[in-house]
Amino acid sequence: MVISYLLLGGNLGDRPANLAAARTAIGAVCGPITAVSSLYETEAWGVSGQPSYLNQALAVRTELAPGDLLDAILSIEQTLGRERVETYGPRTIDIDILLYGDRVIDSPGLAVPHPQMPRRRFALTCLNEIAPHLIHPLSGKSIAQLLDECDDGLDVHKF
Ligand code: PH2
Ligand code: MG
Ligand code: MG
Repeated sequence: MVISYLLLGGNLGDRPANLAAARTAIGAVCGPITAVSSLYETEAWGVSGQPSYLNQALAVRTELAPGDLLDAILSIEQTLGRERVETYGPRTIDIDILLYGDRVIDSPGLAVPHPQMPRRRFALTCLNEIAPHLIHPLSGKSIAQLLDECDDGLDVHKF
């Protein structure tokens, strides 16, 4: 049993409903959700001119091995109508594994901790709400400290 921290995001369609559907599916397939952050409205990172995202972090207590958790998440994204069109492009739902316990994983399809997390305010702000004291296993810094040091200037505010 491991606590994994996931980040939900989406900027197309009924954003709150899409995130709610993702939470329901994750709870059913991956294991019980033990913490959820608020919903945050966040300026799109990566490609400008797209609608802002809703993001939310959650903690899930899972028995799934990392690769099985990833497979489950990808199939939930499919079920919820995710289409992969453009890197960083708009999407109905994106579910990313931020952390999987204190494991460090670097395989072709899966990198954990999420490599971009320390540089993205939208991810750190959500995670900081539910796990500020958690230690990032590569940097040895807490989530609160990473957020404090983050120089991403894109807007993030509670929805
Ligand atoms: N996800 C991306 C690209 N850009 N921007 C925000 N604000 N939130 C996201 O979740 C996000 C993004 C690729 O996964
Ligand atoms: Mg993502
Ligand atoms: Mg993703």
